[in-house]
Amino acid sequence: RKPRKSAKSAVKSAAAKVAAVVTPDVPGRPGSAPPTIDEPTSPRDPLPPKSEQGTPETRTATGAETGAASTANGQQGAFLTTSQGARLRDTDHSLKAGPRGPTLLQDHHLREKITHFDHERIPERVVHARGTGAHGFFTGYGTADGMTRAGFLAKGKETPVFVRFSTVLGSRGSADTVRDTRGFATKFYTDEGTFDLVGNNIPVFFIQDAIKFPDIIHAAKPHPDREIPQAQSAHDTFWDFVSLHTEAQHHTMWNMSDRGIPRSYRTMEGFGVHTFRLANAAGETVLAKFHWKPKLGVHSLVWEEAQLASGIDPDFHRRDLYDAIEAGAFPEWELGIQVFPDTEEETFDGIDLLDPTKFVPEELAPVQAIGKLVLNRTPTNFFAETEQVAFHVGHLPPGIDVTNDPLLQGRLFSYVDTQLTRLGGPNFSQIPINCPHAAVNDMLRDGFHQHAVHAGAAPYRPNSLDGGNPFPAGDAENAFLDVPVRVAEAAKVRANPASFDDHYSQARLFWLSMSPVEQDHIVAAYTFELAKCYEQPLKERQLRALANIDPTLCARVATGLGLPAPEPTVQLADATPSAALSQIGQEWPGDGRVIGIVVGPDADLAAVGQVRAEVFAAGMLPLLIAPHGGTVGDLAVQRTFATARSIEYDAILLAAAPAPAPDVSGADKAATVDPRILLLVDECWRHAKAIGAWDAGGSVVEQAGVAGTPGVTIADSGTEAFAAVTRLLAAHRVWERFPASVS
Ligand code: HDD
Repeated sequence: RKPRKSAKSAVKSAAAKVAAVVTPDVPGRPGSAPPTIDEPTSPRDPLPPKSEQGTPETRTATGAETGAASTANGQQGAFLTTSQGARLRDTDHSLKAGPRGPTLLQDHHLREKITHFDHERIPERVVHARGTGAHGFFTGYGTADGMTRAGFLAKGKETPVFVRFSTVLGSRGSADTVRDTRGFATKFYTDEGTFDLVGNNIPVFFIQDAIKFPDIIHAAKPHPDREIPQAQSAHDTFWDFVSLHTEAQHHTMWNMSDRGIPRSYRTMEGFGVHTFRLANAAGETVLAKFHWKPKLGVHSLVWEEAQLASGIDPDFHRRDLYDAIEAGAFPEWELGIQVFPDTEEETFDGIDLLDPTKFVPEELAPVQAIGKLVLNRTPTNFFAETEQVAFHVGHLPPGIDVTNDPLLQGRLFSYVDTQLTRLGGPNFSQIPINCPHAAVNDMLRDGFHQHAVHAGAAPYRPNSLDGGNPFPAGDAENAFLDVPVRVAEAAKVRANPASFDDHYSQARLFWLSMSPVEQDHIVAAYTFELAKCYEQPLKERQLRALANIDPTLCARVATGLGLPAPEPTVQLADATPSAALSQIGQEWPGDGRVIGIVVGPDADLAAVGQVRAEVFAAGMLPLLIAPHGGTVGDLAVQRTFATARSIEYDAILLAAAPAPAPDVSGADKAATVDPRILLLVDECWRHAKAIGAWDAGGSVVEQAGVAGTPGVTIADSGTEAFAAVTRLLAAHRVWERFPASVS
């Protein structure tokens, strides 16, 4: 991997700054003066538009030239204009009757500027309001060819994609690291029409029927009277709902596990959740569930980190994704499918494939890799791309079809409907980020924000006026096929199949599949969340649900709440644990991991420089932490003692024992180590992160009282300390630091 070398804005991400420091041929070398950002006095030539700023040729039925390219490239041109293109002389002073007089109504520029500003905000998404996105590409492996005719899965076929990750509950400005489900929505701009895989990082959902979606969201969002808490499930209405609608218990168990607080969007699995129907060229079908498998493994924060990050860096996941991509550590996932025979029962090994609160353990149906996703480009404009992107579960290419899952069926309605309000009308597919890359030739006309200038007199068919166009396509022209699935003869009912009544067996399976540390985290999460509730009866009701999942889990949570543990009211399921569900026990690459290097003026800076280069060469991001900003010797500083906290680093290296800063209030002046660094070491230790030290760094570890404990290495050199930390990072955390489970 290589960091980007283009002359980007002087205000760069920390990671990109690091790249500049350790890569010899990048401007901004160590020791050189930082670039100045003086106010330019003369216009420069317009910059060429980036690819997503152009307007795809296929965006209208007619291919009409709309002139969008010139306005989309706004602010790159030399001279300021009105929205109508008239050049302006002044944008800082309103037109007044004399310098001290009243402002004149005739000032069109003033009114245009303020009116546009007044309407800059659009409604945030009713769910998944907080998110971040990135561009990339998908490459098919060809392994799904026999199962689906979807062309983007063919071997070696490359398809551009845009992915938006999100939390579910919080508002647009809420913190990233709250305990919540994460959205993982992918737009594949395939040659055969856009495919949106609108999934989550949890393979099951709260509810079984879309008709309950407004109810679960009303319960989970802030209370309607005080509008608190923000972006949290730790409140009464949420637990009221999930304890009454016990179908939600399985999804809630995943939320209370470490999956509810991912380390990074780069270390999350993704799931299409529903079962889809794949059809090959011969019309043969199979049922399938989609999975995204991250190359870096599935990793999470610990709860204290997540809470601290909400205050210290509420944009933690957004920044992480952006920095990784800008530094060239492109995140990757493999797309996989679990495949099931398309039988009339639509079950597999007794699991109802239409029930979105159930998943199929990988041990029963292995995930077969069918392609690879790489995210390699950050958006040019957040609003235009990440905010305006509109996904829809009904955007399917030929070869992928829906099933009768009642949750999916309701979603098919909701995703266009919501855009009518959010994006202001039915023409949102003409917004550049939503434009299909396949040729569009529809008969949809007019409406708010129509950008196409459609030619022709006959947007209907058949017609004799426009030469008969457009004609329906058939198999030979790769038309979308609604698979003619037989619908069993049945009465119209408002009811679920009987198999949907099992609400506990898979929650139990998940619990039993966890390692002791992961079980401890689950117990702590339930205890924390329920302790935040005010109403005793709903805590008791939730404990009754937990008893039906696992009596030990229930007893441990009950102890934490100071309540008696109830007896189960159902026969406990006979569950076989699934090893694939645990996040612990494997080794993963360290790409893009963040290593903090603590350094003081007394450190051997040549050795520090070498370690930093080694960290970067290993594909990780070194961030130098020093008593002050600027430089230490020749080395650029990325974090100071005032800004460094454990949450940002996957591991730390200590190269020196910096003395306390004179202005640290309350500091023990007799101490030889700055108390903020002792706090950093203490937090890293509590968060089970690898710690490496050499030279005077060893005395920091000693003073912090963690020398000789698991995952703390005092080495003879920086190289050795980094090697030890790298070995430990492969397992993500030093798991043995967590106190032994009491269960
Ligand atoms: Fe949904 C957004 C995922 C059930 C209604 N949903 C939305 C997003 C994701 C999901 C990732 C954000 C897309 C983006 O980044 O723009 N939703 C899911 C999953 C579900 C699910 C995995 C169950 C398996 N959703 C679901 C139901 C309904 C909705 C049952 C309604 C009946 N979802 C919406 C919505 C949103 C949305 C209101 C809000 C903004 C948007 O669509 O564009 O239509």
